[in-house]
Amino acid sequence: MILHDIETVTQATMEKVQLQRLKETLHHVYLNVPFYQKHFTEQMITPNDITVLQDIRNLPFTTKNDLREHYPFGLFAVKKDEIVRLHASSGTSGKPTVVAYTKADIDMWSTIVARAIAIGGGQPGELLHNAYGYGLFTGGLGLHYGSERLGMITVPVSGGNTIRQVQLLEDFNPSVICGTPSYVLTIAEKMEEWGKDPATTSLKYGIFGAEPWSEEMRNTLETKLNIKACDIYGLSEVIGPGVAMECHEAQDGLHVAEDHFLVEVIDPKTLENLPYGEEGELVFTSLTKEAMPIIRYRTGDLASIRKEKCLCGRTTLKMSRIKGRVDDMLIIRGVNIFPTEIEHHLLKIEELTPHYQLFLTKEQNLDCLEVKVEIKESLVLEMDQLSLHEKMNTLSRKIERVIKSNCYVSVRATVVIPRTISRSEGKAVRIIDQRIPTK
Ligand code: DLL
Repeated sequence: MILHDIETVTQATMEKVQLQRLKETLHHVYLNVPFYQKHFTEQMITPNDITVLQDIRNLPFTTKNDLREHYPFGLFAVKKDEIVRLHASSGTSGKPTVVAYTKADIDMWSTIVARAIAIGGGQPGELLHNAYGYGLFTGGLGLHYGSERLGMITVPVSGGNTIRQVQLLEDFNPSVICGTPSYVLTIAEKMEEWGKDPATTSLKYGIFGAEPWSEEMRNTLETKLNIKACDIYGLSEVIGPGVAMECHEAQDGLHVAEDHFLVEVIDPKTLENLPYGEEGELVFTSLTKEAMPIIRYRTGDLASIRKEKCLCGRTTLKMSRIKGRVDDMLIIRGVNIFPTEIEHHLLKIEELTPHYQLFLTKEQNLDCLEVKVEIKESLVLEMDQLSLHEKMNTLSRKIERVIKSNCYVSVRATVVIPRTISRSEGKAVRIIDQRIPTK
């Protein structure tokens, strides 16, 4: 269901809308945020110098560090009495990054997320089970407001309390479930553990994101739950969930909400803009935010963008699945590898589950990677101790071979019994860094 005509306009029409909104945003931040005024002045540029969209490339980037340095309220572009909501993302180190919303921002975000849910298969009048965490994280409230705006009956379950999740899925008959892919998998597995078949629920669609996941993970979730699973992307600094959403018709790339966010892809090393189809770091500029617009924000997320007419009828730019964050790239003896690449190969091995963790250690001053992954429960039940032990050993060696021949990285693999790897109720923790910090 296409909620708004803007999703199907020509590139020329979209660019006209974007340019107008970009100019307004630049004037707004130049006037109201000392950081941007100083930033632009240093580059000897004013908002009036932006006459075509490509001129945005002359503007400086904004980084997570800029947000941290202005913690908590230093980048707000409106007076405090106009702000109605704050969210924050925890980050792995240091201060959280705080983001603010006016009433109009919340309204705009709700519309964007309503569009996203519709893109993913949601319909007014049906039920949406929201298992994203409610709180400072934008997932819970973001999906919640969007679902209500679309006219869906919204069940604000939040993350955790898996017994209750299962009970509500069975009793309320939702058609859509939202959550991180890793947590929704945990819910499905709990059902299996309790002798229920997750494929028999009323669910038809899953809207999964907030963490990197692979095509193989999609297959696992779709088969287990008998649903269509689509990818939703977003980040709090830009707005939260809804920046881009994959359609259930094509399931092939995420439609960027281009009328609200201008997307660029840059080479993270040279900072040069990359053409369509080339993978690099995503950079977003908000076009319609009031409380805290952000200009050329370096997301740290790696993906590519492309322009094509989609099966669903939308004409908006499409983004590839996120490969990972620049800072999640592991460098093992000079070879770069992302956790999602490892997941891709692990899940091709039939006997393994998507529950895995990567341990980084240091041996004789060299970085080493250990992959721990759980074997399927069914194998444990059908094998005696000795054969199981042998099977786990054989599988471990197989993983090492597969990763070496496909990713050119030597890893140590350990296949472990089910429920050894800790489960998360939100974003899964995939990398455990056990290297002793160098002074
Ligand atoms: O994760 C917003 C969100 C909520 C998106 C619910 C989707 C669904 P943050 O907590 O600020 O916001 O984290 C943003 O999460 O920069 C990516 O690295 C990662 N991320 C978000 N969506 C995806 C996705 C929310 N679909 C950071 N695939 C981003 C891969 C994702 N990574």
